[in-house]
Amino acid sequence: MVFKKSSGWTHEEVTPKEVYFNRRNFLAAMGVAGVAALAGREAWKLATPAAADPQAKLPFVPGPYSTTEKPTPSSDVTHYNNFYEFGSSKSGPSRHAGNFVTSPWSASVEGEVKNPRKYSMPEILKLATLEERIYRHRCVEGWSIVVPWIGYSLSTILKLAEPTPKAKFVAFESYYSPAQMPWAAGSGISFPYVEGLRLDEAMHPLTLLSVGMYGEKLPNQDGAPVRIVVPWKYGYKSIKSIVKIRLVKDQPPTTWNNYGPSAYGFYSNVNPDVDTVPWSQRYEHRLGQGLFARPIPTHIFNGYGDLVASLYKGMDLRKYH
Ligand SMILES: Nc1nc2c(c(=O)[nH]1)N[C@H]1C(S)=C(S)[C@@H](COP(=O)(O)O)O[C@H]1N2
Ligand SMILES: [Mo]
Repeated sequence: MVFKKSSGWTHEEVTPKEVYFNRRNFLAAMGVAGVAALAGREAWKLATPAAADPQAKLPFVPGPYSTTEKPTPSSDVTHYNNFYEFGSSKSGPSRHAGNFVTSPWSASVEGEVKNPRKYSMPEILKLATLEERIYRHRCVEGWSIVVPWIGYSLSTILKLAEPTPKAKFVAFESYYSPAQMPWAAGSGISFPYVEGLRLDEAMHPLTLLSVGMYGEKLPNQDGAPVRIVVPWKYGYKSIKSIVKIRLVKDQPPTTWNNYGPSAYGFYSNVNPDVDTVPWSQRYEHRLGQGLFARPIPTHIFNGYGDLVASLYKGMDLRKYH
């Protein structure tokens, strides 16, 4: 896997191959169960001899909920993006995000919590064992991808903050710098990019705090250095390059809902039965399969209904789209 210069580093530049493969062999020999049996902190130490080295390739263990579908080639996932801070075309982010400064970085967890805190990126990387989770991810525009993300459940960091009883929603905010992101101004939406989830959606173990993909740190255009991935919702809920996680009482404003509330609801659960003007949501095109590949049917909750449908019991999914 080669991510040109976009993420600022490649594995080959920084870690001798033997070291990396030995580490993997060690994990394989130990088995996932063995790793999981260790306390979180100990597992991290064993799994990551180079944990203090910010340049190191990300270590990970296989995580839960992975699809057996074949991952989309990484070159497709990293060259067909939505990241309006770097322009509204699909090729803009990969062309423009190369110089985006993502280190040092920190993200705060604040609002209705007992323990508000600002975490540095090295701290975020050390909060839990990193897992690889192969998720389907579908954009409202009709394309979909299968990505081996690396991260851990967002609930890890939310639990550490100890939400107060008043916390009902989680509001996320992306980094924004007009100087670093001059393409944002002409893109048609307002910045900083903001998103939100109901607290139970944010606490759901499927909701991922992602720091990498395809075995490496996130490339800039995919939301470096830390983003959210919510696989049962349309792509725009999966906010990139986050700097703030705020627990709040009321449903927070979200970028695309502000832009067009009839098309973009707050919930934005993938639903083939509810069209999102101007797009039908019945079918999707998998990136990397070629323009002439047959579109594949889109499933309710993007196929994750067995895990998440209970969150919406009794709700009219057409009204709360
Ligand atoms: N900060 C920020 N996050 C964002 C966006 C954006 O423009 N800015 N676009 C969203 C949309 S519309 C989609 S489909 C996904 C795309 O993620 P990907 O480029 O990693 O596939 O990112 C989402 N997160
Ligand atoms: Mo999207």
